[in-house]
Amino acid sequence: MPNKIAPDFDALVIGAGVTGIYQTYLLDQNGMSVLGVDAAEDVGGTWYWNRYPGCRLDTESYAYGYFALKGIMPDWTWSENFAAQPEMLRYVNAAADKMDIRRLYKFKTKVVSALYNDDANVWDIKLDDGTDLSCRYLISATGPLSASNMPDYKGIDTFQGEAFHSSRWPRDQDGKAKNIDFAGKRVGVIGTGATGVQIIPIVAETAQDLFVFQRTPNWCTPLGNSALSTEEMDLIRRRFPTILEYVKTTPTAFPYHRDNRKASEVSEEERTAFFEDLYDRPGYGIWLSGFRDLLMSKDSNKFLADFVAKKIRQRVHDPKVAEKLIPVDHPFGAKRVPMETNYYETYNRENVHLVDIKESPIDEFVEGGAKIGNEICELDVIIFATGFDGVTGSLDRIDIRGHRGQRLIDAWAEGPSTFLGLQAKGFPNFFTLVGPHNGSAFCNVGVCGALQAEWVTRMLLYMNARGFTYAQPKQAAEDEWTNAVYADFARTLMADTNAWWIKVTNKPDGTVVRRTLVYVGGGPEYRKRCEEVAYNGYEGFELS
Ligand code: NA7
Repeated sequence: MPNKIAPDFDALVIGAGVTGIYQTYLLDQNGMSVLGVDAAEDVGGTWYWNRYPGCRLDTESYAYGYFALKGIMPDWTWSENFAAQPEMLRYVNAAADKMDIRRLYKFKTKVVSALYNDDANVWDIKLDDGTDLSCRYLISATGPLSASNMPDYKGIDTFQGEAFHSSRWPRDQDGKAKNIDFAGKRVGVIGTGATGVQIIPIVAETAQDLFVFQRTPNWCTPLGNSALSTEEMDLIRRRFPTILEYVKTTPTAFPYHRDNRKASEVSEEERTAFFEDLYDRPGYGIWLSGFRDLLMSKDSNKFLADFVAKKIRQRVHDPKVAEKLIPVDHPFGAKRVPMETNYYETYNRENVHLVDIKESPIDEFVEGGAKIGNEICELDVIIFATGFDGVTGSLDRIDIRGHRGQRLIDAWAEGPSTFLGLQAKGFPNFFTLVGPHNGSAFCNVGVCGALQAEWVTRMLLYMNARGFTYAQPKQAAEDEWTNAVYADFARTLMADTNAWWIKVTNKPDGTVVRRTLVYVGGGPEYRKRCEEVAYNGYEGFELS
């Protein structure tokens, strides 16, 4: 495809989160003209939007901070093993200062549409401030969890109290999260995923009454957070390069490898001792460093699920409440395991009430609260911790059209089809970082997103050096990749579970299609494939 006109920018990057600002920085450093766009007032992405009480990393801070690993932030001092949101936002801001990135961004601006111009081989972009511009390469770094899922409950507009989604926490004039005083208030939290599990124990401390509206319980395990001493931080800082090398070897880029044994290969005593040890350790270990067949074998999984269920029964005093908090619909770890701090003990408080909305659904909201059957649950505040339209949700909200006007939302109607999760045939020069079917969305984003931005930068430099201005996958490469992604996922226990990483399509003929949005083949395998493709002259891509 010849280059007919010079675009306004070589590249447009959508998103100023951890991955987006690094991508913008890399392109700028390598002499490309680049514009970044973000709906927020400043950098931060997920750390900008999620300001609810209790919001924090459940990745070890030092293993998330790729900036430190790449030498951009070598002096940063983390105060806790699992940093809270304000510290995370300060961190991303400090990194943005270091990269001097804000001069390249348009904030408080959304991309409304991106239309590939077949004749000119550019993307025509429309922004919501009325600006029209063009770019050669369109790169999305919109984050896997940025499009809020706000349920369409009947009557929510008639509710007289405050109601908001967890990722849109009310803010003061200075932009900081509003410190809502819950004392004397009746608060409802809808949703018990990773977000709800972080919010609930904090709000319970001061609310007059807290009603937890639970549709499905999750398997939650202790976070085990603690402060980091100066000595510990000094040691971590000295080990940054080793930590990066280590996390690159693990499937999810978190600092955990699976145990080599199958659960059935050890005695019951040994198994229990192993689980006890994992349960007491901070972080994701119990999920990611358990027996190697945890997510492949129902029998193996049941050992751990039974162990965690027993812990829940020990920690929650009322046996009926405890049973309601134990998942029955999905194996342990088949959905994201929320990391908790005093979550289960919170249900022992007199002011906390668990409402099973699968058993007794909320019919509608009325002026004074939630109507369930003939009862009104009186509320002053409702927090929707109802999650996100995962991975592709943020792209679906932009009118993206490729060759001959084909809409991305139509092309991916029953699930994404991509090569390496980075490009889709029919959408030339469009790259999706931390997007569907690549080794970032189901990975420690702070590490995997950055590695991917580096890979894309190298590909664009390769193209520039050879005078190529057009890249899209070949059909065969895309089919092979997509089929492998679906097949890998189908082999796991995650395949039958509803979570934000599965797209469910109800077809007009009554059939239901369930497709994974994420790649579960593991980071090392993903990067190996990407390196092979690059080494072989970007084999699988049509370049011209
Ligand atoms: P999640 O993990 O998707 O959890 C959303 C929760 O909200 C979950 O309990 C849902 O129940 C519930 N939900 C969703 N829609 C409704 C409606 N309409 N009514 C009642 N309850 C509802 O999102 P989170 O924000 O907690 O976590 C997202 C990620 O952020 C997490 O994986 C981390 O990586 C960081 P359901 O299970 O669907 O029955």
